[in-house]
Amino acid sequence: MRFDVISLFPEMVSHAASYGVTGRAIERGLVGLSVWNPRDYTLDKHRTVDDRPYGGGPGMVMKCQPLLDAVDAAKQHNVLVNRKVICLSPQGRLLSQELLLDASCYDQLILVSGRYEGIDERFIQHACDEEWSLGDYVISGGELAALIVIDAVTRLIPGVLGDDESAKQDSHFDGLLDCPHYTRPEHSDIGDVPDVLLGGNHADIKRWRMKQALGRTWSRRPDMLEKVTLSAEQDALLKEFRTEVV
Ligand code: 4HQ
Repeated sequence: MRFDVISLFPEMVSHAASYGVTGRAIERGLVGLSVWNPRDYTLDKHRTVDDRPYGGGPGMVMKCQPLLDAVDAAKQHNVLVNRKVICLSPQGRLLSQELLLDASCYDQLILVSGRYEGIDERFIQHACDEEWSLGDYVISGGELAALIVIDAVTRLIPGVLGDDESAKQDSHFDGLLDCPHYTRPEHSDIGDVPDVLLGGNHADIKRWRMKQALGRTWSRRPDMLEKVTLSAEQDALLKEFRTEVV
């Protein structure tokens, strides 16, 4: 997988991506990352990337030409055909694990991170295949959104995560929230580890974890529960949880 990010703050993206799982995946050559600064593709002596909005109003709008040339540079640098150009904006499709799983099948994702009030709509219509949104809130620039896409997609690439980490990821794929986790010490002034986890009965532990996952999804994210069909055992475990909690 190749990521090419179009950004006025290239170091923000390359630096943040150099940590942890993404940093290791880049070092190991499992993913490639380049950042293209539209300012390097300006043609005037002031290197202008933005201009005042037609129709008036506050803020500035990113100009088409530097962005178009930056995207072209990213395309020419790599002649991968199986690619998508994605603009990050609140007007886009809501990001989900499913959307990111689809995205992980491409050879190249070109992620356009805007700043200021936004980007000239003609660039979005002409050069972008899709618009994606983190959610219904406003951030100051698309870089953090692009980094989230890079992080979440990188985790889905075979060989990036170890077996332990990959297995853990399954918990989001069954459409439920995760169960609680505990580590040493067994007892402390802020609470004790649930007995079942200390007992070593693996069937009991598995049932307890499923019950917690179901219960937490039911109380915190009922919208997620509506999208899954529970097995008879899961149904029984959730009923148990609900009778214990009330
Ligand atoms: N942006 N999900 C970039 C966002 C956003 C979001 C606001 C994108 C500012 C210039 N991006 N513009 N939500 O709030 O992706």
